[in-house]
Amino acid sequence: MKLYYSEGSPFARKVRIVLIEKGLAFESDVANGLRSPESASTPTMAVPVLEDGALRLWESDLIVDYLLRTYPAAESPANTQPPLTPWLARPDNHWQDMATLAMIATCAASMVNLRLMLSDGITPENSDYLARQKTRFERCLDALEKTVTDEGFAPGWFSIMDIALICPLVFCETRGVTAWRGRPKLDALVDRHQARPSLLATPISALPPLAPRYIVERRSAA
Ligand SMILES: N[C@@H](CCC(=O)N[C@@H](CS)C(=O)NCC(=O)O)C(=O)O
Repeated sequence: MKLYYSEGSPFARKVRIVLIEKGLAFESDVANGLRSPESASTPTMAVPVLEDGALRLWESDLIVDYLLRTYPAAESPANTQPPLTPWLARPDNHWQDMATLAMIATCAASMVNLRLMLSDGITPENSDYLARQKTRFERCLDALEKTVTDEGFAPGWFSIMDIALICPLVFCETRGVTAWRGRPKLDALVDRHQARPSLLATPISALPPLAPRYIVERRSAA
């Protein structure tokens, strides 16, 4: 298998964590990651992209679903507890888990938009659209704080929902996008798993603060 990704991508990190948790060998192609001919050759122009033989897949949750279904017996020798969930969503809680996963994806995309548009000088302070993205991010986190338990989104498991939220929140904090802490259960979820080998193996580096190329003045409705 070959995974195209950019080092910082929280969506790619989720896939990398699942590959490592399952002990599946894969070749990394970081050089051809973000904005490369490879990633641009998908209609979404985004990473991660997984190649497994002749199959080429993109969209991180779809890739994770593929890995869990195609390699159900694969298990990491590390035997870390709690174990990685065998499903994208629990069979007895399918629609609620899928809704949670979808909300996490929307929440993560809004946060990544905040980060990417900042490099063009567009911020929640000068863009109503970005202000809405920030509010969406925060409202999703408020809703997730009500959903999550003291043992994560699926007690007894290291779930895909856990991974899908931990990756963007760590990215958000490490890259200084916006403050998100102050929700005790989400704080605990993120902190609890930081020493897990698959997370330690996929660190997100801090980057220097962005220097906006230009500043867009906020348009006043008045
Ligand atoms: N829904 C996609 C989102 C992937 C995504 O947005 N990836 C970002 C990196 S974090 C990307 O490749 N962006 C390319 C660009 O903005 O040009 C997934 O879950 O895989």
